[in-house]
Amino acid sequence: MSQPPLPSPGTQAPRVGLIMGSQSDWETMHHAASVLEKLGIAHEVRIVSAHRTPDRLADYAKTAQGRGLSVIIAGAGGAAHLPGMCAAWTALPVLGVPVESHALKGMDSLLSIVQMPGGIPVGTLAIGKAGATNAALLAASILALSDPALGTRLAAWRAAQTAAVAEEPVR
Ligand code: RP5
Repeated sequence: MSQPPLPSPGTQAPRVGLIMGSQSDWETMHHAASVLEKLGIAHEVRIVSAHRTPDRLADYAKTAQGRGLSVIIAGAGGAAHLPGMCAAWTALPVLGVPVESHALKGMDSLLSIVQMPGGIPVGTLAIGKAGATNAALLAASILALSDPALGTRLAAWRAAQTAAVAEEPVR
């Protein structure tokens, strides 16, 4: 099956903001960027730390919607307050990715992100690579609600994934 064409790179304003608390999070979060690229979703990538650069976070989140972003993916590890604090500053959907920490294998990140008190939601994904991948796919699903061409690309991506699953394991 031929793949639907991607929009020309560089011609679109970013629709997804991909932020992370540290350079060290890129090892995980590049999986989200990779999926966004494959689906032709314009995005921007920034290091924004809730505790090291709190003013950068407030500015980023407060201006996100006005700058044309529709979804924010926020990855952080440890006491991972970045997604929750980001959601506090914007009404855009915020998808949180718990980065696997060395000390607690990402359980600290997961619980910090998922246990938001009622009132300010963060959509929390799985720890690590799977979460980063799925955050991008979930962002794509959200955007596809008002973008039929993206919906077609997402359906093709899923069909290719299905077609790649062998009926029998290699033994
Ligand atoms: C968090 O602390 C970051 O999201 C990162 O996952 C973790 C460790 O950061 P570094 O010490 O590697 O910069 O803020």
